Amino acid sequence: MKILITGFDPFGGEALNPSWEVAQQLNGKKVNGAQLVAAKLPCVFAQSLGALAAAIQLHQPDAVIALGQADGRSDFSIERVAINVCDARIPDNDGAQPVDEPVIAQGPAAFFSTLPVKKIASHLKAQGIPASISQTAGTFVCNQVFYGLQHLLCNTKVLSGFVHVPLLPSQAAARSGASMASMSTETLAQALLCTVDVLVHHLQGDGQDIKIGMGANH
Ligand code: PCA
Repeated sequence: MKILITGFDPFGGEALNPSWEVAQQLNGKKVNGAQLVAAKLPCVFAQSLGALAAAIQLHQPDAVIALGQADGRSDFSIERVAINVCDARIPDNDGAQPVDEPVIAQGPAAFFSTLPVKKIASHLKAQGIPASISQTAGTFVCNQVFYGLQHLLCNTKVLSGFVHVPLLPSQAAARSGASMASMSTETLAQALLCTVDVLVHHLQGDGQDIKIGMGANH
């Protein structure tokens, strides 16, 4: 079994991106019989989906976990849904700032994650790692990659989804107030390994997610 983990280049003036810091740390590791491979995606609307498709083509994974940085989020934030819109709050790393453009012309409004999001969140919480289900991946490059990923794999057996991770402590130290939320690379790596563990069991089991309430007001 092979699991592809993607992370992003730094963006928005940051020197690093926690999503890639943790993805590259796990590259090449074997967990419970699952081979982990990592790929870095550019934070560029015009390039991210091509790089994602190339990594999937190269590695032929059984599951894909795409990661991205989310300023101000305080936990391992498992995304439920990707929407077919790009509405960039800031320019991407190439200076592009699309407004109200579809990710895929004529595509459906949204795709759900095919990862067992509730199993993952509850397992992480049971391990003492802050985690939750998020109802929005935003409208920047992360949502674009999430939507493109689900669109690419929607008629396959490959499971896929997206997780937003907090800033690293070194990044958060430069912020103030609620946007100082952070998670260490050690905890991020532990969270990802737990996620892989859940996925391995899920792929070997009945493939059903659990039904427990984890709804939110936003
Ligand atoms: N986070 C951005 C794009 C790249 C990343 O790591 C986002 O949330 O869209």
